[in-house]
Amino acid sequence: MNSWHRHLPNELDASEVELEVRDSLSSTWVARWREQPQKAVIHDPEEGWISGQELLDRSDVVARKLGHAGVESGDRVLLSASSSVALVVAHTAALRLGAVVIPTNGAYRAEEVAHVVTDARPKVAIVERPEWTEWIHAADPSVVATPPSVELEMGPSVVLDQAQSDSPALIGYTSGTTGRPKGAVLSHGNLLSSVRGLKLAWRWTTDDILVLALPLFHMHGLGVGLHGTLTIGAKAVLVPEFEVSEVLDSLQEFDATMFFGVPTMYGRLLESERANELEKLRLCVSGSAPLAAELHQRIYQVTGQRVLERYGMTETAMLVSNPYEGERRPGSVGFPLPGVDVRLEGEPAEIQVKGPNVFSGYWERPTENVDAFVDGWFRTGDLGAFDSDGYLSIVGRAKELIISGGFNVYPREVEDVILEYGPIQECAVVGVPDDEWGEVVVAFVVAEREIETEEIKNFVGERLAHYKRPRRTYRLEALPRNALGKVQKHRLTEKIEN
Ligand code: MCA
Ligand code: AMP
Repeated sequence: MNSWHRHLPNELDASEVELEVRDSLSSTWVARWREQPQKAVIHDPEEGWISGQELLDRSDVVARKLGHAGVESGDRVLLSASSSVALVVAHTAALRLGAVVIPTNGAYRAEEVAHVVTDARPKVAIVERPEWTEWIHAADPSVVATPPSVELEMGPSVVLDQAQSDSPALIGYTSGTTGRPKGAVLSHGNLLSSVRGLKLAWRWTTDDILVLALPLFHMHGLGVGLHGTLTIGAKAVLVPEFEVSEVLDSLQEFDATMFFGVPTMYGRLLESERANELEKLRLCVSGSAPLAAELHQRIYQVTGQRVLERYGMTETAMLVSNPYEGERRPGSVGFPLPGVDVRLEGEPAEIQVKGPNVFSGYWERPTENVDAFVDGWFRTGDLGAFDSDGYLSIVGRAKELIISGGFNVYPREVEDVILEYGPIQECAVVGVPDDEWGEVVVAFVVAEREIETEEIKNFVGERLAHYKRPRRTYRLEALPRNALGKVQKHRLTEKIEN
């Protein structure tokens, strides 16, 4: 069902909307900075504001350094750091050079880092955590590793801003139901078309000031928050660690107009006595995980804000959004964004999507790429339903995925690690509803002796990012299985609910 015209302002006709993307992210940003070189663009607590001219100059310097280190158009550059102006400069420099950025979660442990490095084979890794250099070199000694300030030798000038709309810009690692995480390759055009849709739908203008407390290594913070800001020529205030008081102070200090967050962030903001300070914002957006209708309602009661919930994926950037004007319906994600087509297929109905924002495939995964699409439609693995007014709701998932505080955890990855733990013979990991995190990771094990959750937590925490550690562990005599031997996970969750 194509109903994206419902996002347009009344005065704009759908036929007047130009959806085809012919340029690249970096050339669009550079054009903005040249138009208004003195305009402040990004703020971080360490450096303060950086202007368009400074972004141009500093990204040129970093691009020269990367070029001198051997990075050429199409080469991969791994980026992993907390939010800062330096990170934005490094990201921009890599894209201006035509390189493909691999944004990587700084919570990853050695094995997760090694997987990304061996799979994507970056030339340079710009990383914050000192231990990563060792981990990266253990996986591939040829990778040049450097901190976010990019301490590499300066090189001669390099050709910049040649990327085309179909040139790859990002590889976002995302897990599947089986095997290791795979890299979703997004082009400049995919990412640019997504933020152009958001610009229209959310009335995002050059006057907007976004408080950006989401990490810049996932689509929400990077592909929506940062790319949107730079493409539109607006401003963003980076909050490197989500702290309620810092977010609220930033809203006040910078006269912010927008805040984007995951539901867990909204839950924490509501706990503050100062939560009503959100009322001054023009727009609050929630995504990455379901926003409970009850939380939506409570936020309204306390702040007067009707949070606008939207739906997206790493592979597609943003897909569906509640309307800016008109009813923002709790429990629903709204209408397809400009340019996006959504259909429901099969029983139960899977959400399938098409559009200029949808990636063309996973990095070097020909077999998975065949399964990922059907007749040109991308299979999201989410189950959906349209109501009689055309609002889409996500009613479940066909894929095995746990979303905890907006971070994705794939049970299979955690199970594989737990099974390496000596006393454990069998294991099944499930997501259990939780007021604070949306879902939490819970492990069921068959083991030769009593097992404490702390034991498993420590074992998993050594090998996987902290948010993948089970919060609770239950020891069973045997896992419930069907006649084919497959573990019946719904019966495990029932055990907790009862
Ligand atoms: C922290 N912990 C978590 C999580 N985060 N546990 C489960 N799930 C999590 N997400 C653990 C810590 O290890 C710690 O464990 C305990 O919780 C308390 O940590 P705390 O310091 O309170 O947490 P925090 O550092 O404040 O983090 C909470 C957070 C963070 C700010 C909500 O999780 C976050 O930034 N989430 C956003 C993720 C995101 O950007 N997702 C977008 C993906 P212990 O006490 O045992 O040490 S992009 C996407 O999904 C698509 C495209 C889309 O639609 O947007
Ligand atoms: P990721 O792999 O991190 O891109 O996560 C994408 C997944 O997050 C989607 O396939 C959905 O399952 C989920 N998701 C994103 N936004 C929402 C939302 N507003 N409501 C429910 N689930 C969401």
